[in-house]
Amino acid sequence: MDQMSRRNWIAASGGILFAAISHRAFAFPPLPAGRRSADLPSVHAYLMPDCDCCTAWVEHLRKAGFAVTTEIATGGDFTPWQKRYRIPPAIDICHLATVGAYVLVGHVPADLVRQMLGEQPRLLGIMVPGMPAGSPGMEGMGRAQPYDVLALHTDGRTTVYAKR
Ligand SMILES: [Cu+2]
Repeated sequence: MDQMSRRNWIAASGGILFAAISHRAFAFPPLPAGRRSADLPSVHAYLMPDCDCCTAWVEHLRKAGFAVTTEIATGGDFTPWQKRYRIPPAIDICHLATVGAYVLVGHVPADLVRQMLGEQPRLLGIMVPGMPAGSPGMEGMGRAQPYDVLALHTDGRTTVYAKR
């Protein structure tokens, strides 16, 4: 096999292997902390001014491999977003973010962001209401408590996406 056909053979067999392993369950495998995946869409986060838990959540995402850009939400007002993504108005929001076609509200764990991106569900996004102690970015803010991660549906409903 000469150099060129060998290269082609490798490219072709690599393609087959890639097709075989690129089942959606493997689309976003766990990454070692601190490594970025070129496959992951970047996150753009809107933060309340002077918000420590927001910054800690952004760091949590970065450690999980996401590239994150940030912006301070004007006046800390999330009302336009709440309308757009049908986020229940009674929810306290310290930050929200977009990733791909989805919205993330509150202290959503990075592994669930990966899971959602891998599954591509028909959702507006996922949300952790109420800034629960022990959620990513809320560590050390009192005793860790169990919390629900909610799915935001296009019809305005919310259901439990995961329990933590
Ligand atoms: Cu917070």
